[in-house]
Amino acid sequence: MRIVEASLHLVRLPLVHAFQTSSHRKTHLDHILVRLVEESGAEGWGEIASPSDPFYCPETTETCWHIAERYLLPSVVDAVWEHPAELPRLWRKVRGNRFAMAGVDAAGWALWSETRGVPLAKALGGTRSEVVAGVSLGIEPTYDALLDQVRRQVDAGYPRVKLKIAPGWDTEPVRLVREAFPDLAIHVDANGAYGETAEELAVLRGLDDFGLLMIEQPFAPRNLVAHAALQRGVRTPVCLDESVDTIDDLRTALALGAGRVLNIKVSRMGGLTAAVAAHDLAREHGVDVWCGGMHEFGIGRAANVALSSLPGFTLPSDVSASAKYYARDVVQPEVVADQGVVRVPDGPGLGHTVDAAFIGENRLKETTITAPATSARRGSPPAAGPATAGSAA
Ligand code: OSB
Ligand code: MG
Repeated sequence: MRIVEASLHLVRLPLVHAFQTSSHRKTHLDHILVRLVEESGAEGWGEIASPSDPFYCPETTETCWHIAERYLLPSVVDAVWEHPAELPRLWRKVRGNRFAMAGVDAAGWALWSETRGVPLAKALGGTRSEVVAGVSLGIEPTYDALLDQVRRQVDAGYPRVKLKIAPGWDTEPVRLVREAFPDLAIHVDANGAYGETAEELAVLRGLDDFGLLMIEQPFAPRNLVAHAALQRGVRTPVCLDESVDTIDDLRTALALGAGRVLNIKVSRMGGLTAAVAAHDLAREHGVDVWCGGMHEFGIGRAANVALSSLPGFTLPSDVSASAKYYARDVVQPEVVADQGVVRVPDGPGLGHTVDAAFIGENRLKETTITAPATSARRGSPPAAGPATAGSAA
C-alpha cells in the first residue's frame, strides 16, 4: 500500500451541552480530521481529538497541527507498507505528541480495513458485536443541574454515569447522586486535581463508602506512587487515565500496583496500534480495561467503538451516542446507542460514511501533502520537513 495524498482538516462543531472538567469549560470543539489516500483512490479518515488547551495533556490543537503537518504526514506520504501496525515506525523519531499520532495511525487502520473489505473492529481483533456505553458528565453550575443531567442519561438508558469531581465538588455531589440513584453504576474522574494533603486523602478515602465502580485519575499524571498508595487503602478500584501514555507507563503502573483498572484512550496512547497493545498487556495482568473518549466527532468515535469490541473491554465505555455531544455529526449514520448499547458496524472500514460536504462547511483550515508522481520510498523515514505542502484557509 502506498499513500499518495494526506490532508488535515480543522473542523469546529458546537457541543449540545457545555462540558466542564476540573480544569476547563468547553462550548465547542476544534478537532483535526486526517485523510489518507492510497494509489487506488481509496481513502481512510482518522481524528486528532486534542483539546485546544494544554490542560488535559501537554498537546494543543495547534501543536497537533504543527507535528502532523511537519513530521507525521511527510513520514507516511509515499511510504510503502503492508499493515497499519507498521505506521508508528515511520514516525518513530518523534517523541510524545500522541494525540497527533493517533489521528494518523487511526486513518491508516481505517484505510487498510476498508481496502481489505473487513470491518475495522475485526481488523483490530474485536470479538463483540455490541458494546456497552456509559456517559461522562461534567461539573455543573449547581447540584440540581447535575441531578438533572444524571436523570436525563439514566432515562436514555445509559447503565453507568461518570461524574467529574474536583476539590470542593466531590463528596456532596456524589452523595446526592447516590441517594437519588441507589442502584446506578457511578464512577468518578478527578483528572488529577487532588494532592496528597491529609484533607484531600480523607476525601478520596471517604468516597469508598458510596459503592463506586472506580475512582479515575485522582492524582497528577506522573504521580503513580500516590495512586498505588491510595489503591492499597481503598476497596474501590483506582483507574488510570492521564498516567498511562505509553506501554512503558503501563508496565510501571502494573509493577507498582497503581490501579486495578485502565482507561484506554486511542488519542492519549497515540493510536489504535498502541491501544491494542495496551489492551493485550493489561489483560495478561488481569487489569480490567474500558474505552475512554475525548468527545470525538464521528470518525474518532467509530474508531473507539471498534476498539471497544476487543475481549478485554469488560467495563462500560465513555463512548456514548453522537447525539449526546453534537446536533449533527461528521459521519452517516451517526453513532447511536439503544439503552446504552452501541452496535459494532459489520461493514468494511469504519462502517460509517464520512460526510465530506458537512466537513467542508465547518472547516476552519486545511492542508494537503502529495507524493511525487512516481517514486516509492521503502522503509526509512524521510528527513524531517514537509514534502510538497499546500495550505488553504
Ligand atoms: O478524563 O476522560 C477524561 C473529556 C475531556 C478531557 C478528559 C476527559 C474527558 C471525558 C470525556 O471524560 C469522555 C467523553 O468522550 O465523553
Ligand atoms: Mg479521565
